[in-house]
Amino acid sequence: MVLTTIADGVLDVTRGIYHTGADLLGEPTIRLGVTGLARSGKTVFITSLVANLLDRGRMPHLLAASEGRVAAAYLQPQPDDTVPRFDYEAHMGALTGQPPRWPDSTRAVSELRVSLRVKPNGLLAGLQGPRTIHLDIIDYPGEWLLDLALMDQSYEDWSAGTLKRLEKRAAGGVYRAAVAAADCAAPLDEVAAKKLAAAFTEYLHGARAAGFYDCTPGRFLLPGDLAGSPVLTFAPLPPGDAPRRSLRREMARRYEAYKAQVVRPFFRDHFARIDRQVVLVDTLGAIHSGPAAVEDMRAAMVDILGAFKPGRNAFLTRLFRGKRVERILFAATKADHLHHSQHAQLSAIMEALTREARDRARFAGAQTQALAISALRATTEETRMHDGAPIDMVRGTLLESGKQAAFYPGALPDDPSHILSPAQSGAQKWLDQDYENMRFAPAPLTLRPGDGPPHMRMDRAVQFLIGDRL
Ligand SMILES: Nc1nc2c(ncn2[C@@H]2O[C@H](COP(=O)(O)OP(=O)(O)OP(=O)(O)O)[C@@H](O)[C@H]2O)c(=O)[nH]1
Ligand SMILES: [Mg+2]
Repeated sequence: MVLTTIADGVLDVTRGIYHTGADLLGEPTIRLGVTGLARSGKTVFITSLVANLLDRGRMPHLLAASEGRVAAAYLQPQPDDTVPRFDYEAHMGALTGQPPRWPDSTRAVSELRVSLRVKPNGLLAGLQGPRTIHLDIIDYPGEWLLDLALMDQSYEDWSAGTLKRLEKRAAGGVYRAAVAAADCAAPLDEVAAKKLAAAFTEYLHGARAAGFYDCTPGRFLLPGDLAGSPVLTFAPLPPGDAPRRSLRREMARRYEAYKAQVVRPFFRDHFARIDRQVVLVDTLGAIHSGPAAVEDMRAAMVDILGAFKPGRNAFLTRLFRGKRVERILFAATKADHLHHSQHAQLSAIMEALTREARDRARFAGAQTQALAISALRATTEETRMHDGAPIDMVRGTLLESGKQAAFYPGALPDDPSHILSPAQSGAQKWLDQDYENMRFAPAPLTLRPGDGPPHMRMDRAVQFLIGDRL
């Protein structure tokens, strides 16, 4: 324990020097975290963000750009040698290919540095030349944030909580049977340990698919390069005797190893260094899946906000040492599935969910905002007459069939509580509406020089996230 604490201190010191060095050169760095659950739109968001920072023709609401103060933007080697680079060129290549396609799924942390040459405004405008500001963008799976709860929990506590939830869930049947059949006080048998871990992982996948969010440990769902390693070969067991070398004792040891070797480095090396954060949420997808999925999403936002409030967790408080994330944007992604006449409603739902989550997490600190965005616009809008009344639709190429189709997803309510209340009271389905979701293929792009890919409100998102620093 003492050793790791000292080692952390040394690391922090070296980092401090590094940062001070960059600041002495007058080159401030902003670290922007981008997170969200699987398939929420992280990769497309970062790709579009970077492309639209390099070519700023479609960024009128990014003030530094519209005031003509951004003299140049370019990609640079990232500062962290051990973190994979966000593969911007490959993702952009997919989106602009013939035919265009969505980028592949990504499963781990990655990072990219965009540097901006920005002319100062206000009083300094005439006195100083352009400064360089580095924007380090860090893409990490939202699932990993949930592991924070483990840091203050013993193996016994985590097991008890997990087994209790598992009792009530259909997906837990196989694992319950596996635990009942296991002799936890017997000497460790690696085959038995692997079987239990596999059954437990199955349960987590089942629970996640059924819309449950509290599926720790996060790496069991997204193992990255740790798949099959002993730190991922453990599972919760009921309390009882735990003689030396027993299955129970070894499971507890591996749980602690997971915390020390997987969770702690992630929070120390990535999370604790973030200045600004965007949390992407597939809100329309959740509404389409029904009230339970919306309720689950709300709970997720409470947990995520909790992670940004260091005072809650002793481990985080030590890591942050008074530093905090300054701004958090909650963005409802894929808004191009809706005609713009409904975007206000989508934003209002996101806003209400954020406010709720903020209250529940008793969160105070960072500035937060909610926004409906589309990182890459895949549809066009049209209004058609139906039974003598106009309806606002979107048109695009369907991903499955490759056919063109116009699509009306259903009317979102003006009052967000019509979505939030049924979700909270455990309704099985929406009362007065059906919402449909469709997957569109990305549209072929022909970009004018100086223009990035078409989007919705990415410029407002960037303005909120970093505009004050430019
Ligand atoms: N229409 C539309 N679809 C989008 C948009 N952004 C993302 N999508 C869809 O959402 C899918 C997931 O987007 P990604 O950016 O790969 O999501 P991710 O969070 O990086 O996903 P993982 O890497 O698997 O965790 C894409 O394949 C698209 O189908 C958007 O702006 N508009
Ligand atoms: Mg991705």
